[in-house]
Amino acid sequence: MNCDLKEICKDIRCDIMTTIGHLGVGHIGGCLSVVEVLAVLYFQEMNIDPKQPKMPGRDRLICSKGHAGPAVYATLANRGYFDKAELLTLNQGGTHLPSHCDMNLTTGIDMTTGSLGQGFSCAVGVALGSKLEQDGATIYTIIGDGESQEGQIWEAAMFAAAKGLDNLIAFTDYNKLQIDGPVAQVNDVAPLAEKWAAFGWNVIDVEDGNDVELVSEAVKHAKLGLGGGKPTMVILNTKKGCGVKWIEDLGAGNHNCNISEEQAKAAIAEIRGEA
Ligand SMILES: Cc1ncc(C[n+]2csc(CCOP(=O)(O)OP(=O)(O)O)c2C)c(N)n1
Ligand SMILES: [Mg+2]
Repeated sequence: MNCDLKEICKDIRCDIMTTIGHLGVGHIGGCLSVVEVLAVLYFQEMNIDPKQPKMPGRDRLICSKGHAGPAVYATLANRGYFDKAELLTLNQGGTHLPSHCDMNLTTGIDMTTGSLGQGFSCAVGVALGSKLEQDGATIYTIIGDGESQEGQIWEAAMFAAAKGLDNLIAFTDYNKLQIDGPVAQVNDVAPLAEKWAAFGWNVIDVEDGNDVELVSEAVKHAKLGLGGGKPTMVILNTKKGCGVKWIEDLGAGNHNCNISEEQAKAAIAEIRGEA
């Protein structure tokens, strides 16, 4: 697709703010930190067709940190999977857009996630299935750094390498924060690159995971490893709440926070560079 990824990131960020601002509360920090990787995947790299959301052999994105649902929904709406007006129904009765990703409710969502650790295992299973089917798909998945404390992540990591799942590209949203505070203080996951390498994965470390050009390069680099016998982990050093200063400044307080529609409007002006 020929598109301006920086503008798309702004559009996605603004729609996240509109959506969560309308509801009044949500996982703002962890939604804003993954915008660049979602933009690169959905607007540049993935073999998908919004008009055929169940297309056989399509690439998959499994957002294992399922609380970033609103970021994925904003991306899907911008990509044309459904009408943007639906975003305003987030987490309300009868919605197709629950706070966490649900494959049975939302067009374009390929796996139900939210119980940390499980989505990653599902991604590994889907990658294995895709290999057995030889359908040519690439499976992408995003995990959180706090999520990486789950034992299930490392069991699945070991299995993916043992089975040579070289159609699997994972991302760690290394924003250094989780619900209770800094990851380094709660239960440090560092050194992440060394851990994934020791588990038999290719590792790519991106210094700034909110620089869309660096993320784009990293995904292209990761794709060179497809078919090479190993899964790949791309570590994205990101900022939780990226794009809106007061939200960034809340630190771990931005994990699931309140926001008024006025605050959301001001945030949108800031993202657009109009503040
Ligand atoms: C198994 C499980 N335990 C606890 C939770 C509640 N929970 C939701 S998000 C979160 C913090 C996750 O931190 P991180 O992975 O760093 O996410 P991010 O910083 O990207 O928002 C927790 C504890 C959950 N969803 N699943
Ligand atoms: Mg985190």
